[in-house]
Amino acid sequence: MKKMTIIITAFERSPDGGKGLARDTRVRWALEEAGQPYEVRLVSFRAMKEPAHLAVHPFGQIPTYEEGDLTLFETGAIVLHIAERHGGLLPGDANARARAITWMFAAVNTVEPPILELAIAKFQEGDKPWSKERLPLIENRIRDRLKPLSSRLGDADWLDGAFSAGDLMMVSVLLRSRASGILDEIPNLAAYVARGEARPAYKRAFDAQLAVNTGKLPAG
Ligand SMILES: N[C@@H](CCC(=O)N[C@@H](CS)C(=O)NCC(=O)O)C(=O)O
Repeated sequence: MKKMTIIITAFERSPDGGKGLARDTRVRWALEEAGQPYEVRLVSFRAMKEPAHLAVHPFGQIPTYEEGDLTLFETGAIVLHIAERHGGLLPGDANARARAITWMFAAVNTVEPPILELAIAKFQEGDKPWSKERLPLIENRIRDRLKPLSSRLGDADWLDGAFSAGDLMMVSVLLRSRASGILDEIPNLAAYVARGEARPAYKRAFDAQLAVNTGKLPAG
């Protein structure tokens, strides 16, 4: 069977300037862990809201994933798809696999929301009169998620045995809390994230998105 080319979308110019926080990085990382080559279609903020992109992503966002007839959006679903079809991201044992998927959902559904809320409060609502009072409340909501996560991780390297797509998603989400200083308040979580960043596959993913944002190499 002919192998389909995988095409993902990413920001033409990421607002973070290449710090790896745009969500295409987690998809690139999963593809690198799985040893799958991919191409990147860069989209501008304007193009993201136009019909051609909305046909691929109903909310007009990045990243998306195309492989032959299949089109996906939502990084949780994309990473799960990659993990289910290729080795290296999900354990073989059915129960361990279900637990790894549980951590993926925990990352996007339980840990990411307050982290995202803080970014919105700072960068989109920072000029509102109530913004200053609200920030510490959201910061505490992040701590309310990170502390139990830290307790569960303990001194283990990864959340449930070997590195999995659950860790990939969790590290990706936690990276977005580093700028607030909250991640570094919790040493075992900071070390967990650093372990993720030290993986060769993460480095390749990071470098690829950085190259796009610094204009040093062609995408893909
Ligand atoms: N829950 C979605 C979030 C996607 C998302 O927020 N993408 C951001 C980039 S990291 C985006 O496209 N923002 C531009 C916009 O929403 O207009 C996922 O995990 O894929």
